Amino acid sequence: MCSPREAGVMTRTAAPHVDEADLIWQQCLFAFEDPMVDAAFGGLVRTHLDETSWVDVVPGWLRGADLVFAELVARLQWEQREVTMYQRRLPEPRLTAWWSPSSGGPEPLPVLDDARMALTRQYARPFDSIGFNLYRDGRDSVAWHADRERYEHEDPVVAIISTGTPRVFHLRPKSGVAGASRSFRLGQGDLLVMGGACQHDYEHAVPKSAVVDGPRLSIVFRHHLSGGWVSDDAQTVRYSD
Ligand SMILES: O=C(O)CCC(=O)C(=O)O
Repeated sequence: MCSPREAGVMTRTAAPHVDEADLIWQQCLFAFEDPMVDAAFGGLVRTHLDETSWVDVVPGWLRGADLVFAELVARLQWEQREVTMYQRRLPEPRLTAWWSPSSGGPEPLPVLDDARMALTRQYARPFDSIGFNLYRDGRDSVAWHADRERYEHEDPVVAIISTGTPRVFHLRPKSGVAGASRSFRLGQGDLLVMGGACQHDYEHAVPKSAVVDGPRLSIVFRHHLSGGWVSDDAQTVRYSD
């Protein structure tokens, strides 16, 4: 997982529609409740990674996460991006989709607007974009990276809701930063928020897993990206596998 890394330039190509039947998803039927976020952020636990970086976790922040998962898998236009690594073009090991106010319509689900508004109030940041990542099984992953390039002049807050099969989310300090590494097992509507200097001083990853047997869909809220999104051709992502 932590092998030597090489910078890669990411490009985006059309992807086939994701057929829900392709996903091995063992739904918890009792979890098909009306989607709703907890605007009171009850149960929030803040972990200070060091004096300037922190992570908040709110277990089960999104109720009805299984329904949200199923709706998003079916409704979104999933794209298969490619990354150039070691002089080879390879499919990114996950599917992605994107929404911002300039996409020409409302969020794919009303509860995502509720989530965006609740996060904006709680963290005093104008969350104006949503990225969706579909990890089809344990072979899909995202390698160590941070979003620092787009935020040279501020400490961004990045909020991630996890739906579907729980996966481990790792955080580690960048080289030269005296901070703590942390791992969180996230799924079923859990919210994780990275703030302070986290994107400057830390990297995060969702590694491949031999024991995960179902899909996970993460919903990533960012701010100050609407209309200013850096095209994927210019996006540098570092991969460790
Ligand atoms: O899926 C996740 O939890 C992390 C996603 C992420 O870090 C990214 O897309 O930049």
